[in-house]
Amino acid sequence: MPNIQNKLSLLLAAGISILSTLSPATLRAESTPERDTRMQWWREARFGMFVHWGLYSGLAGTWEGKPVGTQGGMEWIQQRVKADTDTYAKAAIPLFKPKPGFATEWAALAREAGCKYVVFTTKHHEGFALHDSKVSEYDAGSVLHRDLVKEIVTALKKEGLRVGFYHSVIDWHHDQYEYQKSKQLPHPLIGKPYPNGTRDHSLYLDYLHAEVKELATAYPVDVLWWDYSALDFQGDAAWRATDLMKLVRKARPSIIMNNRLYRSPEAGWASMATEGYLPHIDPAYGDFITPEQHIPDTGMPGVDWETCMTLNTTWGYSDHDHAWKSDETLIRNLIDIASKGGNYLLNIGPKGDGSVPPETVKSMKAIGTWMHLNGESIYGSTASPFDKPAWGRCTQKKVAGGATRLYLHVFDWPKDGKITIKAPFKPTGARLIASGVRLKLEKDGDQTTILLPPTAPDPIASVIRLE
Ligand code: FHN
Repeated sequence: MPNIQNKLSLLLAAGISILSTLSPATLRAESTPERDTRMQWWREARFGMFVHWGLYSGLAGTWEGKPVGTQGGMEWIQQRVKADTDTYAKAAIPLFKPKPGFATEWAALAREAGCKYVVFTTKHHEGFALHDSKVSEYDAGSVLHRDLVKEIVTALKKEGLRVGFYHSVIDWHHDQYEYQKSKQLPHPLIGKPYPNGTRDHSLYLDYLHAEVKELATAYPVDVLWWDYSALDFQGDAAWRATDLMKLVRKARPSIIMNNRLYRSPEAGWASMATEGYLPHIDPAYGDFITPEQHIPDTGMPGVDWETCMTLNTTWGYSDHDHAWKSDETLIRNLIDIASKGGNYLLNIGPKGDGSVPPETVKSMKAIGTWMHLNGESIYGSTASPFDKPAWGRCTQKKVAGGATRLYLHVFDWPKDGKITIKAPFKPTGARLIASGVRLKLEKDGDQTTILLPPTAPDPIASVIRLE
């Protein structure tokens, strides 16, 4: 087994052995009343829209007239072409021209798709801030004389959406960011000496904290989506994480934050690999775990988690990435995640003028059409009471009066016209929720058989409500 895999498996083993020494109470996200209150809207939301938009969006995966690639994150284009920040800014800024009203289009699309919250990049690794910052000249205020964060927040609030800020602690622009401190975090100049002589990372942290304080105090933000740490560079040593989270909570006591200021078993991470997530999180390190580009096979019982995913293979817009996921994949991912008790944060990558690619509009509207008919089976739902059935997925929901409802999402319509389950309660009725058509039940002991019409009402997922 190659050396790196040896190291990762040792790390994973070490991570899990550390976990076994910590008491479950320490490990599991404590369900304190304050925490449950803060998390309630987010747990009920189940579905959010992620937006990656910055200077990289105008470059669109092209550098010096040539495509940089057709796969992978083009928000990393500066890193992929190893451009220093001045060369990068010179090429990218002229192509970043947000059109009037772009944010209204995003908000309307999120609402139409059935999203309840939108998390957008206030600053990605490139270091360019989308608000009008007093502590940076590399920002929309100085370069475009606009506060793009304000434009976006205003549009989202008008559509009744909750607001999240994705903020990168990694910074490829700031001249005091000591990229040599980590062998695992990306930087375009990795392996090269600091171009401006010695650097003082604490000066970068003063800037990072000041800019986050601007964002947390000036805008009504509900989620702070940090990104990201490495096993060799995380927490207080890398970001003064305790103070950073404290300043945000002071400004916004009900805010929700992810776990990415840290990378440790206590924070729910066991490796740098995407599957290195653990079903544990101590709330001191964040409120939810963030599996990226994958859905945990059996969910993460006992902790709050959110899978973030792209529509193709890049977070930031690319002219060259046409690997769009099908509507079936997107809708079934949403159902699969909800059936395991998680949230789905689905990413869009607008172009340099803020416009949304037509393929993205089509996908988000297709999800919205399904959610318009079936959203009650997703919003406010919790994980299935039983393992995933062969025919699809299941969610459940407590309703007024304390009764439970089961929602059966049928992907593969049974040829014999029957679905038999062992419901955790005595069902009295079943209905196709899109049409309202009642279905007959046959009982045999604790087994309930639902008699189905010959054809599936929805080719992607037909939902039956069992009461
Ligand atoms: O490096 C980033 C990447 O560009 C993107 O923002 C994702 C989204 O979660 N986060 C980091 C990779 O884990």
